[in-house]
Amino acid sequence: MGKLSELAQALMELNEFKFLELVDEKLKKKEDPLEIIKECNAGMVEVGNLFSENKYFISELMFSAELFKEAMKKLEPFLGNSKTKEQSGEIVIIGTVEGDIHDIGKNIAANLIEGSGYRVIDLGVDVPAEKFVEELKKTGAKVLGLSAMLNFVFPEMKNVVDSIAEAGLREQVKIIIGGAPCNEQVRKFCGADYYAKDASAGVTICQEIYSSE
Ligand code: B12
Repeated sequence: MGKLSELAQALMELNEFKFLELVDEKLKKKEDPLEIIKECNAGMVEVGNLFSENKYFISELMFSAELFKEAMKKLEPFLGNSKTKEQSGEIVIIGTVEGDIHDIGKNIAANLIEGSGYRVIDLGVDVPAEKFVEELKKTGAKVLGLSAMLNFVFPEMKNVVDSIAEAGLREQVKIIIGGAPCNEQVRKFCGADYYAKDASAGVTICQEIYSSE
């Protein structure tokens, strides 16, 4: 394990008071909220590792998620919010695929994309393929973001891409995948168009897609 920042360490140790105080301090010092999120991410990875090593259990995973969500409440107002593109109808649909209920990363991506001016339709977690298809039909959105945190839902991500193709909508939409275990190989396996390594990469990809029209 590389050297963790104080903030990441506090989150890893589930030290609620210290963690939230450090977030407040960093915001007061006008540190970049995206950098703060990155540090939190590093802490969450360590929580995941402790869980893999059977040193933490589901209750600790859940508590770490609560802490992250508390921090996000503080960070959200600083993530920028220009609603200019909302009227122009540039829509991004996003959701965590069926079988997976992790939503922290998906929510951050949704927030950042919305903050960059797109209209985000967040379908939530454990979203069946049909729901994505239905929403794409209804809105005509040109971008779909799929989130997955579990290796065993990769086939489900592929199923979403295949269902979109079967519904005749594959030409209409560019599909981005994201979530910690995803990579280029997973993207190829699913037949998606882009892999976003983090939420800001997701924003850049949305901009690429919508500006290349
Ligand atoms: C918190 C947590 C939980 C919480 C989730 C709470 C919640 N509301 O999300 C709870 C307790 C519910 C949970 C449950 C489980 N979990 Co869990 N969990 C985690 C943990 C510790 C942190 C995840 C997290 O929030 N990270 C922080 C966020 C910010 O990072 P992120 O999601 O990667 O998102 C960033 C990018 O990836 C990107 N991104 C994400 N999605 C998208 C989408 C798009 C479109 C874009 C553009 C970008 C993008 O943007 C974010 C910011 O940059 C991870 C550990 C880890 N290493 O990640 C394990 C982990 C993911 N969980 C794991 C497991 C095994 C489980 C359970 C199966 C445990 C069990 N036995 O029951 C269950 C599964 C439940 C289910 N069906 O989904 C494993 C998965 C192993 C694998 N790869 O298959 C991990 C890796 C832990 C481990 N090391 O074993 N978990």
